[in-house]
Amino acid sequence: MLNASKPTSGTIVAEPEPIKLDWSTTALVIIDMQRDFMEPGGFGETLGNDVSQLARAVKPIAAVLARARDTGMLVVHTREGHLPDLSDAPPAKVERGAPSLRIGDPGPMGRILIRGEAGHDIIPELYPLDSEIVIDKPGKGAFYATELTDVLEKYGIENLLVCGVTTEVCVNTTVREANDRGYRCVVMSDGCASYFPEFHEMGLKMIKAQGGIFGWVADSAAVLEAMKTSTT
Ligand code: C5J
Repeated sequence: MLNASKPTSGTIVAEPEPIKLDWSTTALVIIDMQRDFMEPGGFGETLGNDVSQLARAVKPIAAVLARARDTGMLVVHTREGHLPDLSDAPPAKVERGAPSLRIGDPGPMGRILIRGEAGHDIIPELYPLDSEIVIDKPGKGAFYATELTDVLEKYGIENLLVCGVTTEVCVNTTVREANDRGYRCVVMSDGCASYFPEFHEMGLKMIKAQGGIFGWVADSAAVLEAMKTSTT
């Protein structure tokens, strides 16, 4: 529930243009800030990636998460992962490429990308409160084969503040899915990261190009500023 002493709306200085949001119809959506992507020994590293590239997103997300909790905004965390019997993991995903370990193989943080394993969990710095929503998703997009649509409808959500990893994969896929469903998406530039800095830059450009074809982009400072000043 929104905190009555806090602003109920704010204008985020974003690209391609500022956007005014009502916080009661806005959710903070934090994509896949899981040990499997962020830490050595997880899914991200098995694919050959330098996981240290993602660490830069943690502090900006933590700052906005703290403000969102203070404001009473709906907070949604997502986790990519599969059932232990892999029944929700398409062979085309499991067999892809030549990773050092495949989805479901035992690794240093438990079975790779499997629900309930240590690697599947969210990093301690951004750990969900019991009151927050956690969406487990088998795919890259947070709407595919999940209850996210029902949750957002239940809370009357129209706008999404999106952050997490990785910019061009699960963040972009989720924003595109959300945009087609009619949600206004503001993507936090420094609250997203990629194993490939150039994909991060292009991923953000693709969202805000053509008048904001998929949404808006703003940094965490602009989001925090909007959340502290009321424009009602
Ligand atoms: C990937 C994700 N990169 N969360 N997942 O496979 O972006």
